[in-house]
Amino acid sequence: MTTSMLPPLALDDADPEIADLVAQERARQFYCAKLIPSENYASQAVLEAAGSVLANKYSEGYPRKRYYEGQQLIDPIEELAMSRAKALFGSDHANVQPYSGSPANLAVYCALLPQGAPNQRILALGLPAGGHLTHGHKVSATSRFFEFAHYGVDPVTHRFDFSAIAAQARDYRPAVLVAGCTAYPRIVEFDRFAEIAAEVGALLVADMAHIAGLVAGGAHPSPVPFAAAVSTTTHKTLRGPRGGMLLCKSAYAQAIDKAVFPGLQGGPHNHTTAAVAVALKEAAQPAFRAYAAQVVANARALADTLATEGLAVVTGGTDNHLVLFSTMPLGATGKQAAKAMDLAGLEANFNSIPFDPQPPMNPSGVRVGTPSLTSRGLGEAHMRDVGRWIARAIRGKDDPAELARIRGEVFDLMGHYPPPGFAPPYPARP
Ligand code: DSN
Repeated sequence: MTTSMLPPLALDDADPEIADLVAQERARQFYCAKLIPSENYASQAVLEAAGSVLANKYSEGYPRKRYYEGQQLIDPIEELAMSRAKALFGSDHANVQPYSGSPANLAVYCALLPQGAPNQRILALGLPAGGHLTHGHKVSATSRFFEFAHYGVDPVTHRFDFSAIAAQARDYRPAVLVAGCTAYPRIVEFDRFAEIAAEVGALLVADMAHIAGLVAGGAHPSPVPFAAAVSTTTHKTLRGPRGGMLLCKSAYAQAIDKAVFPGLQGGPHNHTTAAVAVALKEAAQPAFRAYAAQVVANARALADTLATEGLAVVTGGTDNHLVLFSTMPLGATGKQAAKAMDLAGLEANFNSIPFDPQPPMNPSGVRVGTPSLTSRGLGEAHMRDVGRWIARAIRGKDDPAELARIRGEVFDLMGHYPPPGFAPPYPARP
């Protein structure tokens, strides 16, 4: 062995500091109740593919048209991912190379609104109403390159008001209408968005990042028949690795591919592509349909309990995987509530609610979701416990002993439901 060769050390021996932090995070993910709706637990198979030697390979280009040699095994991997994506979602074309959801969204806009096109206007859901930064928020690069206007939700129902959106679209005349959200607890009626887009001559883009797993599992209507292009991440309800994906109609396939590479990205992350392929295979199994249905049933049980506990649930409930609620009725801002919940082993994020009088860094609400706990096998009765724990944690935000008691109860339950991807030996309780 020459001195330049690295000895084949496991992480524990090669870098004990990082190994220790990873081990601690593994224990944290095992014992805490992960309620962030955009997170999940990927399976052992997905994690293996994501941690494989495929990470060592460069593959700029697309299958059979690469700028590097040695693609004999990478091409079939990417082709498998593409064909599984097309089959699962029923799309004409799939691009599995976006590094994640944000670059995927920028790629869609670049593809559908080429430089020099006279109309560069996009109409999307505003961030305060549950949109995403890449839907043209002023701090997002998307707003540097395109002109955005934003629709909101109805001030009373906090749901989409399609006549208001249609009126805004008639007035604004966007070239692209975006339907997609990160904090909207109801069905997104892609058919209604498509009608509005058709009426004003816009292309419909759907961002289904949050709900891709529900769509795959038949628990939410699919945007694919209605949208010119659909963007998604692969790690939320879809339960794959951290990554992104674009689906589109054949007419836009070439533009989408060019926008991703060479437009915005270099070499695809082949280890992620393989892990996406594995996740797509898993999502095509009958068990995944049951999972998607249970995610929604669990979210409904959680929403009901939170409302019973006196929290103000936005829209009064949920049709999907998430619940957005104001914590103010229990005397806490969303940030105070989320911090207290975290100390109690209940991991969520503070979030603005529609028409929030509070500032974004200390809003009125908290957003929770059920994808991760459902992946661990928890059902509706457990969600009622979780809802009660959340309310207790918020009420007890200034009582460290109460937060420690709740944490003990949460850890007890989680200890009985190992997450996917966590092979024994299980971590010791932190
Ligand atoms: N950051 C994600 C979320 O938490 O909703 C969206 O990309």
